[in-house]
Amino acid sequence: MRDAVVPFPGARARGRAPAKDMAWVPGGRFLMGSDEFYPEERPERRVEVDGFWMDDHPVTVAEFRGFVTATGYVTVAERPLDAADYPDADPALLQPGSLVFEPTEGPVDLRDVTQWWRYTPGAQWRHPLGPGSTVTGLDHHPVTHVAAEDSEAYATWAGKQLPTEAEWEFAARGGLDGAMFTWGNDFAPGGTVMANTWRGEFPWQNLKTDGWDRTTPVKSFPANGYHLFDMAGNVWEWTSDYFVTRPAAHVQHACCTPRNPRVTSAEASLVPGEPGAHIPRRVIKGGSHLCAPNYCLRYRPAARQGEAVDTSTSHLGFRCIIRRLTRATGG
Ligand SMILES: [Ca+2]
Ligand SMILES: [Ca+2]
Ligand SMILES: [Cu+2]
Repeated sequence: MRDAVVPFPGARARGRAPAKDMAWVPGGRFLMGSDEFYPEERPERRVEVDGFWMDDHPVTVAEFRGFVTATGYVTVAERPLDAADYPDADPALLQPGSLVFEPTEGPVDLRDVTQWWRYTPGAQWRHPLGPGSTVTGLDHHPVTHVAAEDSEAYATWAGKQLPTEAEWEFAARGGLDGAMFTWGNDFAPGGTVMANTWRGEFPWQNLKTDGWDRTTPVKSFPANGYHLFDMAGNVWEWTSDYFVTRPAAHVQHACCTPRNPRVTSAEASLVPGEPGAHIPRRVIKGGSHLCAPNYCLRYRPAARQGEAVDTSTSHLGFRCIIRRLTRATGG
């Protein structure tokens, strides 16, 4: 019988949250991965993590604007491209920009993602659908069009870090060990919409039964057991781990339960022979508003995907954690 994770003794939060809108995620031992869905999630295995504080929502447009205003930071999507880095690219597209989702007119072959992803010059966090679009009214939506290094830069500025994949997944499970979703095993308990996912046939029929066709304001749906919002759907979220299809094979110490296992080798994430093979990939978690049962059942805590570190999109954001509070105390 699997029900709750095993928390470590003394895993309770000590003191108040170190920053606004952070929730305590107690450390513990849990079942990571799943044997029931996609191969890259296998095998289901025991993993431990220590407790940490986590942003209770993905970083919003307003929060990211605060960072940019304070620092003058320029995101990857805004920077000029070096043709040498993209030998296969159409020169006309070698302008700063980002990937924007565009629905198709009707059903399409789901193997070809270029039918709904457009590299859009001028798309960036302030112009999420490209030049002419704005973030007016989107202050409390997750920021999008952020590459891995943009997330790291924000985290460093905020005095935080990106979670590892194990930390992210432990947090997403909210204390429910081995459950399919962050809230349990029933996709819509009592008919309640629990997350912003794609309703209808992807990528053309967006029924919006959850009220929105793209991102939603953070905290629009119920929190999980650790008071974290949007751990399923809305936007994918960056982690600090590099992506390999068999992460368990990268963990040593076969003798005991791995503690916060990480994949720190960028090289391990390269796929020789594929376009962009020289660009490392990181793990992203949680799925997005574009995940649909007919295409991508990834609004589950075990789900994972590799994303090139320099890629930014209209469905990918991040949130941060604080592992421990190093505050000088008088005892
Ligand atoms: Ca939706
Ligand atoms: Ca999310
Ligand atoms: Cu998906």
